[in-house]
Amino acid sequence: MIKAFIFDVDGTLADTERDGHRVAFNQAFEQAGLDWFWDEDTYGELLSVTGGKERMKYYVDSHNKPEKGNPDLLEMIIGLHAKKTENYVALLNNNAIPLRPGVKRLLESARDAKIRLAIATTTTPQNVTALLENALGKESLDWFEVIGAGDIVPDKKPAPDIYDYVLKEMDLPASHCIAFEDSINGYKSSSAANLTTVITYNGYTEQDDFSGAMLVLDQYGEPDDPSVVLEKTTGEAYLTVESIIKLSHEVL
Ligand code: XBP
Ligand code: MG
Repeated sequence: MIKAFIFDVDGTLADTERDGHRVAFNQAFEQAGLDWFWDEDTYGELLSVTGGKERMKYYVDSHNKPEKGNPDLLEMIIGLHAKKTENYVALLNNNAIPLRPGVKRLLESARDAKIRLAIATTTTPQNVTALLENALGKESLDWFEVIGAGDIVPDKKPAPDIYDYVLKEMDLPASHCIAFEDSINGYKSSSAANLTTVITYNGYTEQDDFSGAMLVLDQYGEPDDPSVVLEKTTGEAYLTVESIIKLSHEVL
């Protein structure tokens, strides 16, 4: 019955937000001579808005920056975002951010089990490529049948658009797929696309309300590095393809 796994990227495959995206944004602000700076707490608050360009616009408005209402603001944000993407890719190329525990193992066993793989993310396509190439090798890009990313759909998460796009491209109904997310905006997006969802939360998202998710864990885990399960349980120390499929039969 389950034919495909669809993965979010930021926060799910790797902890990219605090030490990746946040740092790249701050570098872009400094390069542009702006006094903007996003500390870890401020960034946690700004994560309520997905998409880097949208996040910058929200920051200017909500923090009453002098650029608010400037007719050239959109153009300025587009320039800053291009620089931020360059910084982020360079950061990953110089110092790859590792995948979260169990991600590589789960992807490999899904491939062995002939489960189709895809990505549904709000992040820019170059960021996905840089993460996968550095963490898993160039060939890993071919593991994913569809990489749905960035501005390819009109509305970013929490809208269902990116998941709907991926399902359409794969020609699969939501009932044959499982989504993997880490945040409330991601969970709202996958749920709105009618997908059963496995959540691995992180420092920025552990307080989010994931009620109704099939499974909520701190990480997929490894035999020697078990998961802490918050909601529902597979009865196993670490997450496997078999346990995901077994659990999905119980809830679907
Ligand atoms: C990820 C995001 C992205 C990144 C920045 O959300 O919100 O906006 O923080 O990426 P998700 P860009 O994990 O739900 O996909 O700057 O490339 O937009
Ligand atoms: Mg995410």
